[in-house]
Amino acid sequence: MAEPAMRLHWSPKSPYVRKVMVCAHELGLLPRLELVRSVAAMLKPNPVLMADNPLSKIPTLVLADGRTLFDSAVICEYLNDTAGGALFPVHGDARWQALRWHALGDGLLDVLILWRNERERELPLQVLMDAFELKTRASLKLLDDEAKALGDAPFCIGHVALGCALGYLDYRFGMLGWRGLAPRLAAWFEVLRARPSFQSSEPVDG
Ligand SMILES: N[C@@H](CCC(=O)N[C@@H](CS)C(=O)NCC(=O)O)C(=O)O
Repeated sequence: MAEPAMRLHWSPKSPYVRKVMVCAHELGLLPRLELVRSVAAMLKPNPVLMADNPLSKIPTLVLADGRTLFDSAVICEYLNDTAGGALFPVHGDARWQALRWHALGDGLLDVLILWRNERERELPLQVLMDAFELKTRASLKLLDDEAKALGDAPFCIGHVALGCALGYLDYRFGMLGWRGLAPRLAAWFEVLRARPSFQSSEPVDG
């Protein structure tokens, strides 16, 4: 008998949703996901989405028995557990490194989303914009120094989150020219983004 489907509140633009799609692809779970196009905008809570997640955020996963899961970190770990995958190392240094990169990828995304919101306001607050740029540059510097470690480590949730954050830089922050700031990281990213899971989840407008 076929395994029951899971409904994913989804958008082709969201980098957090992309994390879930990359994990599902890597774990062979894409056929189990039923994608529901859901609009999530900070200034316009979506009542349909809120029936499954009071925070009105995507990704949100609805399991076959009606239970709901959020946010992307929880959903990715759930998928990994369901498939018996190795995206979340269980022990030792590999575990803490994976979780640390996961946290940095998510944290960088949080900064970038706030930065984009601010820059689209009629009167952006320059001191906030400067702080977002400083944190982004510092994150890229750290990751550039860790590019070899990233390349040497077995593929894990940290790679997924960082790859989605760098993909989001390409998508919304082309003007930053991040590859020039972090050339070793850029070389590592070229290898990462060639994976079918990343190729098939490139962000698109519309
Ligand atoms: N920590 C959350 C962040 C999710 C998130 O902020 N998603 C955005 C879309 S990219 C969203 O739903 N924004 C709507 C809102 O903030 O109201 C996660 O990792 O899933």
